[in-house]
Amino acid sequence: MTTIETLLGDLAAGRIEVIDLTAPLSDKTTIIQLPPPFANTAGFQLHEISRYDERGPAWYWNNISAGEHVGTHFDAPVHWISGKDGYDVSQVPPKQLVGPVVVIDKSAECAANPDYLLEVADIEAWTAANGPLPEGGWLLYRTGWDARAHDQAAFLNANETGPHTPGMSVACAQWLAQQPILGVGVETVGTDAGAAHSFDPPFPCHSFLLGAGKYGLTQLANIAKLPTTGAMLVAAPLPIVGGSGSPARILAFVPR
Ligand code: 23J
Ligand code: MN
Repeated sequence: MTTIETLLGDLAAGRIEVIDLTAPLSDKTTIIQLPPPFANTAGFQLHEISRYDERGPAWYWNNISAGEHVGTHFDAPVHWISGKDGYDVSQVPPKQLVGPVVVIDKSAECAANPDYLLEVADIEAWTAANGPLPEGGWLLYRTGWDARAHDQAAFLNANETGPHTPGMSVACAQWLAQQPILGVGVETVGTDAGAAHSFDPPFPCHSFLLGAGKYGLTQLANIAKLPTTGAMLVAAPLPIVGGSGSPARILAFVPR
């Protein structure tokens, strides 16, 4: 048996389950809202070309329009000024689109404090219990925020002082950028905290991780269905030439 035959047998027999970490993509999909004076992204839209009618009697198809950073999506290094000489989304090596994945769960902390920031000490406590972060793999940050994804107001959780959603501290972003991981994935609308526009530097996860050639995954669903360690992740962004990111289908392979 080849390893592929073994894998396919395990998939067919349910010994490996495929979990979809992707949120549905529609005109209802929540998009990030940056404060003035910054420009904002467009949401996702379908534009019907024909639907079994005079415009095309036997076929249905649409044009689509969307920002690169809409819904469940991949952040490439060139998204940030610190990574401007790094890969665009079409240049990410295919081998890096498949890798190990681990989960750090701070959903209880984030339920108590929507501005919760992941700290280096949290990750050191995690590695003491679970072993090292996966080389060439993803660290997914569970916050419980996916439960709010259907409700734009709850998901963005903004008031007069701006959005209040969990993220990571400046020190944690700087530290993670030096680890041998591929990148970080989150359940929130961006990899940075809602309040991260006011941090020094602003948006430290974007700044340090993309600056170090690492990647981001945003608006993930179903992280709660993954084990802490031992799963595999497939991240499939579109190869938009020159693109800073792309909506992506994100799948996890989980042993059962
Ligand atoms: C642009 C500016 C700030 C942020 C973002 C985009 C994202 O979160 C994103 O989708 O990359 S925080
Ligand atoms: Mn993004």
